[in-house]
Amino acid sequence: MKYRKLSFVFFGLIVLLAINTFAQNPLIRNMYSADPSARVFGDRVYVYPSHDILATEGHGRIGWFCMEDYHVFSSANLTDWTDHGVIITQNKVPWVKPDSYSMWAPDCIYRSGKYYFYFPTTPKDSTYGRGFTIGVAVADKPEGPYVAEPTPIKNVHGIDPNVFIDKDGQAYLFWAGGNIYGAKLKDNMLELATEPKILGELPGKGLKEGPYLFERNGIYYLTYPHVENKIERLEYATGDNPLGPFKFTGVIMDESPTGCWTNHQSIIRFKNQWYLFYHHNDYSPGFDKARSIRADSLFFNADGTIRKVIPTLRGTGVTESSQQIQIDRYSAISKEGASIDFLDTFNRFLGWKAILAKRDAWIQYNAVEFGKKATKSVSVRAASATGATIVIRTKDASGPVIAEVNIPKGGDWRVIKKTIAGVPAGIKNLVVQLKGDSEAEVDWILFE
Ligand code: FUB
Repeated sequence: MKYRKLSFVFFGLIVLLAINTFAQNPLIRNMYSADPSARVFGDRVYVYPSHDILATEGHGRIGWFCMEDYHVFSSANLTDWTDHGVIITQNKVPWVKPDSYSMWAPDCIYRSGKYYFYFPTTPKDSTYGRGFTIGVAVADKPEGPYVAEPTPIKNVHGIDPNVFIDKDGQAYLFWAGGNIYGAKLKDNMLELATEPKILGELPGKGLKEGPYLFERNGIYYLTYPHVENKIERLEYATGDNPLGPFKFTGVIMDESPTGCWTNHQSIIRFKNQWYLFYHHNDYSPGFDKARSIRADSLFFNADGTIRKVIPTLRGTGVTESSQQIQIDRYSAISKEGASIDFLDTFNRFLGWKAILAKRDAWIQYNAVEFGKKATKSVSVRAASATGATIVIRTKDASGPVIAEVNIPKGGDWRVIKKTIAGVPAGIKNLVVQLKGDSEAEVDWILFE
């Protein structure tokens, strides 16, 4: 009871701290986040990720995964994300080893008026087994407050819980521990109803983890990261039953081009579009245990197979023209002379900038919504050591010019505001292009 009261007070405080983040990849811009479990609850998407932090002496294992709590984020449009704050912390769950820093990939599901949050971690008492086990916390709302069950689920040893409720109401728990396991859950969602089964028809060699099962048109898709070569790629197998047998069917996303060893997926349908949520080490290129969650659209072929998803920086959703448009999260970029870099390598959460270093180099950002209100000006946050001119176009790199902006010399960042003739309402692609040979750096643009 005391624990319940405390969690209410704590929850109240963190709701006050809720902040907005943005739609492009990565989705969360002020902390690390990994292993996104996305769910549609009502008319919003909720994402339950792991929360990577950097271990320090005495707090976690330096050079390894380090996670002490979970946040939940939600969005009604996949563009504006709200951080609802911490929902579970390692030192507030009675059975969890309070300094294990092992709050790995979670999942959450709705059943009969309650939200069940499943999380893997290390128990403090060896009677629950050695290594990881999986616990549950229950709430009346997707964002909490969550109250943790006093003990973990019996007979489950492993990580990466995933819960699926079939059309007949039967719930299943999947998890990883060398192999991928599955079992039916009792109606109370807190206990296994059957013995764990190894889903053994998946590729035999190489680590498999992070199961995530969904159903579409009578096909059960078991998706999972698998080390087919050196690092994880996202694969899927299909079957006629939630517990298989499954047949390996294909690759959803190739290995990270920059070598992030893990990936971890969830797949949802929201407003008639399918999305893949996954992660990459965007803010931590040199250390792949500090990751960031992303989302991109996912499409099926007519035969039900999944088209491979190519990871993008632009991500999903529509950006309003009056918001800061982070063009460094580009949809397309010229073959030469355009690149991106961190604004400040000592504080990467400040984000990125676009660098245009060659005549006509360009960067394109798709899906910007211009409202019915007349657009009177453009503001650009930019810098140029020698002074430079950029051209802003709609459509593509040879599309109509809507503004030409001179960036004064000096090299310091400044916001330059320029009156423009107006942009017709509607969703448009924007291109920022260098005119002349002097290099320019652009942080963001916005329209008023
Ligand atoms: O985040 C820690 C572990 O890395 C997850 O549990 C795995 O799925 C992998 O992403």
